[in-house]
Amino acid sequence: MPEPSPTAPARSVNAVVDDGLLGPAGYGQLHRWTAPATARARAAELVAAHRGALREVVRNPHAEEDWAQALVRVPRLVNEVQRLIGASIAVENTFLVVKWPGRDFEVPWHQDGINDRLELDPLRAVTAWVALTDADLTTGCLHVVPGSQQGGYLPYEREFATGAARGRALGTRVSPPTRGVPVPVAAGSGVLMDTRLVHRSHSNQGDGARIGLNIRYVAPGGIRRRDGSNPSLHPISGSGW
Ligand SMILES: O=C(O)CCC(=O)C(=O)O
Repeated sequence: MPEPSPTAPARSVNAVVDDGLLGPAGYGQLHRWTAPATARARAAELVAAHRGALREVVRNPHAEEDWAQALVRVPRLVNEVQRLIGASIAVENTFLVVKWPGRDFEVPWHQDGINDRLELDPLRAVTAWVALTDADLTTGCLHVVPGSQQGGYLPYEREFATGAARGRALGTRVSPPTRGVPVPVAAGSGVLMDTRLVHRSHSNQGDGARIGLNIRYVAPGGIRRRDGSNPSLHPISGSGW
């Protein structure tokens, strides 16, 4: 994450709202939330656990699995999130993706902060995508559309049933069409994204599994409910929950 220069002029309130918490690009690197070897060791355990069934997706592992409960509380990650959205943070959702080599697993263009149940306030919520293995052009890293958060939340459509384990994604259309910008990330590092940033990922053409965990963090008041259901929040720090 670039540090603001002490001589840089302050951004106007409008720019802060339009650009969001991560500046004009809408995303930033999360350098080394853990050591690469530690991340790869965790990935090896996940591969061993899920290789038999070739499981591709685990929903909300932070609600049940010790390793994920610990991961969403890693100090380096929590500090970065708190720097962006304040001292009180909770996890609203996690989504583990295992891309097995050579298997078709495309994630279409989408935004993380909106679905049928809720809309996240982009100034009181942030996505952290953390890599447990190296993610690059070959293995299926994220691709983002820089600045797309400035367009706000876009209409989305639930894709046709494809039988994909990840379920039917809430895809959004990118106009004009673009290939986006690849964001390669080494194991143990990650990406912080505005909840409105449009992103996707391609299938893994490499030799080993590509594993990443998407974490949505919110601050108090950061969720607008759209269907009346109560979000399930796991407080990490602070009060107001
Ligand atoms: O891990 C991936 O490749 C994509 C995950 C993602 O975009 C998400 O969970 O929102």
